[in-house]
Amino acid sequence: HRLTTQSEMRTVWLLLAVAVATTAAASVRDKRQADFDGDEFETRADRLSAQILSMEDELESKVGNTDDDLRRLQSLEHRLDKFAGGTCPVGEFQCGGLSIQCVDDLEVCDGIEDCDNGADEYTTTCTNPAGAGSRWTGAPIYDECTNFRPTEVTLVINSNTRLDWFPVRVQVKATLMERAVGKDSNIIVSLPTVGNYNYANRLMLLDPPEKDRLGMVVDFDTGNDETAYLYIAKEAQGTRCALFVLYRE
Ligand SMILES: [Ca+2]
Repeated sequence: HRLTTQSEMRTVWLLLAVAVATTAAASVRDKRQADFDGDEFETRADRLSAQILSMEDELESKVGNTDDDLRRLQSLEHRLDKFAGGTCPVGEFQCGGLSIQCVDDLEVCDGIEDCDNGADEYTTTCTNPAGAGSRWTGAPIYDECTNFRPTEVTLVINSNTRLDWFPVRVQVKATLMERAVGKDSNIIVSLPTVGNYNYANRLMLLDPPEKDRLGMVVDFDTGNDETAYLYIAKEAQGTRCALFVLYRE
């Protein structure tokens, strides 16, 4: 009988502990949610956004500003825009500046100014950061899906082709080299792939090079021309399941 009582007591204690832990977790979650949804956060994002916009306008009006500075500001603005939920629908390009104007992705870098400020045809917008011959190397931040689990990857851009009748995309041929450190050896695999670069969102999409149907999304909108984020994505659902931060070699 004593044993039963002890085990009953243990059950009660366990239940109590679970209840306390659940309540604590819920209150932490609620607090985080409240912090995130707060008006303060929104006001801060708005203020930041306004600051960036006026900086960009000021920079544009100054003679002798460098393309690098302008691109960094544009990228910052785009990232903040994405973070704050985006002011343009998916598939559209934000012209930037003080007036919020959106143009279709397919009008970016087609040789005709569609933004009032001409941002869709700026040299900074229409320069492909991943030129032919460029090499990008990096390590995983997380990897929940590759079979190989590489410790390092290198993306080599073999060629870029811009077709006259479809100048808004760059046709890309690339090779992904994956390295994994084994017990006694260094294993390297080399995977050729093809894809395209989109000037409007600064994303390069690469076809799955293997049977596992894992494609790649390379995000060059990092605010820094020397860095890119390589996401591995399941082709069918588009779910991103691995991230490598790449640096230009
Ligand atoms: Ca255009």
